Amino acid sequence: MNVSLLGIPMDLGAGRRGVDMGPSALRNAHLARALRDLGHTVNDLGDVRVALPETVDKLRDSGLVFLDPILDACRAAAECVAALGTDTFPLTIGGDHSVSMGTVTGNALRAAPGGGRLGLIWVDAHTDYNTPQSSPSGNIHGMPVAHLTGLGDPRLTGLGGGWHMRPEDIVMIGIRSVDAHERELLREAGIKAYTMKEVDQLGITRIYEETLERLSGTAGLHVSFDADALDPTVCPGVGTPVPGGLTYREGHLLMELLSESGRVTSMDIVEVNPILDVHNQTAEVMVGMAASLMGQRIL
Ligand code: B3U
Ligand code: MN
Ligand code: MN
Repeated sequence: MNVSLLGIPMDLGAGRRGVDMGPSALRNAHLARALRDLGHTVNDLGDVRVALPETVDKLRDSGLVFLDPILDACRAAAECVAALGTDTFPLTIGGDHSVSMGTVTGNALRAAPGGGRLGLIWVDAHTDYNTPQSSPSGNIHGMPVAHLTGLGDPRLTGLGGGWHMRPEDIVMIGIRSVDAHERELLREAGIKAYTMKEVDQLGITRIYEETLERLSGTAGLHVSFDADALDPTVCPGVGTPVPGGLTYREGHLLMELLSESGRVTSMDIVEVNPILDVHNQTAEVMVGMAASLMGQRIL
């Protein structure tokens, strides 16, 4: 397979600095080599240009923190991914999770003019379904899924030029931190979220089977993998660690099963924070997750 690697070195949507160095940490952990070893051709497109927080006005517009530079970066990421066509697998590396407003939009537009029907598998400790009104933090990385479904600030919901995710085409896995108003919004939208309770009760295999069944009407699947979905003992280098996360094996099993499905057409790796990490462990674990999704097997 041909893989297109694109970095979005942005921490403007996060509450803490450092995830802008995620693409560098992942490249240093030999992401491209791991995929080439599996027989893939890897084309590293470099990084999208992202404004430095020191050079922009935090609240220039509307009271939403760093809205303008986040919009610019998401637009650039979406345009770059949309232009790739369908004979390559975009692997987009952040960056805080607000980059996925751009990458998911780009992948939908890549699939079909005006936007195809993309299935979204959101692997995360958080549901990222806040709007500017519901968010307790004001951080845009807690809001990407809401905006992808058309809920929230019109400048962010407008990224797809009228295209939006259908809530029924989204499945979240690994959830264990949801804000009060965010919970109501999720319920109203009818988004399927597997919490850690369901991971414990049902196991990853059953969750995978239900997810594939649920998303069977979509043209392809995008996996958006937030490193904080995994337990902080596995991935300590994240800005908002939440105890009780996916184990190393649960993460790999999910990626291995998704790989076998043959339905995944793109992936994000986000929220890797080298400042908070231990010897680049989080980046190395996430490179392993990408390798499992791209076909690496034990035997
Ligand atoms: N729900 C909280 C916390 C959070 C969301 N995503 C991350 N943290 N990484 C918020 O700020 O919206
Ligand atoms: Mn997230
Ligand atoms: Mn998260």
